[in-house]
Amino acid sequence: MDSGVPPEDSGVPDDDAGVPDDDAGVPDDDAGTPEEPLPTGPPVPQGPANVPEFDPAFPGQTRVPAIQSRTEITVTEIASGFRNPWAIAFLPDQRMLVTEKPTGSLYIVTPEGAKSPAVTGLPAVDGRGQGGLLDVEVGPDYAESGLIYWTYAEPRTGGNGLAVARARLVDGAQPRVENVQVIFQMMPTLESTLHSGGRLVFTPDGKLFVTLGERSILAGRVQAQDVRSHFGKVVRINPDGSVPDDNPYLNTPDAKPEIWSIGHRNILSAALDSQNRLWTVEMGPQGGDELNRPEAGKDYGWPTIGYGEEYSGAPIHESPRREGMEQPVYYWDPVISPSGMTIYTGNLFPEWRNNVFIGGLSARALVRLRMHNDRAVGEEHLLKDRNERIREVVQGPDGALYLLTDATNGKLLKVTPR
Ligand SMILES: [Ca+2]
Repeated sequence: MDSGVPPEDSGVPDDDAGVPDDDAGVPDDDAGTPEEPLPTGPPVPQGPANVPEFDPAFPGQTRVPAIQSRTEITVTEIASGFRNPWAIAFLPDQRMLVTEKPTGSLYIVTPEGAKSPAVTGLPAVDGRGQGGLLDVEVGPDYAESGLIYWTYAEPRTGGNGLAVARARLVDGAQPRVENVQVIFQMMPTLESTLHSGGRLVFTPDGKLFVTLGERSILAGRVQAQDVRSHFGKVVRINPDGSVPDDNPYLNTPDAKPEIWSIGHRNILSAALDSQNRLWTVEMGPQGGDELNRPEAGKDYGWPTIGYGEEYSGAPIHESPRREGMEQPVYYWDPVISPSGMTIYTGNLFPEWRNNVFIGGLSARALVRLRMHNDRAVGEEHLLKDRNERIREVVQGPDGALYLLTDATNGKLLKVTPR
């Protein structure tokens, strides 16, 4: 039996629930104000740690000082009535693609909030639990190809598994996709409604990262550090699904060639920084959500090391550290239940440039981290007054932040300066 499933407020298990490389010579990620002193003081108000016996590996790995944005913000509700929406992607004309997790529906939404009929032609999803239709991205060559990409829990004989598909979007009063191609299937097939992973990130060199969960149940968890399985991995593919010729495990016997990094639990947050490096936030167990910067061929430790424990309170890890396994850049105990992530590069909020924004489901907040030399130095929980589960955060072409709330009547929100 799976002891790792937490109680949850929406009926669906929530997933609530190395020391960073010393990049000498890397530009300071601070918000253009290098003379500004680093924050000091108490952390964001939060409950006691679930696993207080695990000490951080370095100062600032958890509970950094609370910070407060100087910029006043306005939150505008653009649209509502989405059933547990999961992801936003912008088309070149500033309309948005929005996915609904349990229904498998994809919509096109105008900047004013007008919603198209559901796009037809998508393959069926297994919409139970944490499955369904997940991320969506507009292809880098969309202007010529019309290609969009999405992730979903694919129903299969003997279970299910995450898949990535792409197709040409045909716009119009009744939008549809045509020439659907499944370009990646997480293997092996397993029957689980949990820990699908599913974020997609294109890189400027034309590759596609896909984040994959370990399915939560023990049969999956034990494969998270096994290179013969896709479970608990970040994988890197070409947009047609083929394997890049510089992937790190190509010469490892029996390894899945798509693998980029191993030892992850369930990653629903992923984004590139201004140097085009991949960052992720993964759902930890009780205690132990982690910010990582996954590098090729490295092991991020799950389930051998981590800062959390089972939802029952039983231990998972003997120690939070082991040689040969990477330390998180930052961790949360208690957890925030991260989903969605963007690293801000816009002009609307100069104060926020290079800050990390993460949706918080159990935190019911938009989590902001100020970074300095690839470490978190300040944390803020925005939108706490709204008391909503934040599933997705994307920077729009206008520099505003666009959010989705996770609810049966989910909302599309826009954050702008007041
Ligand atoms: Ca880890």
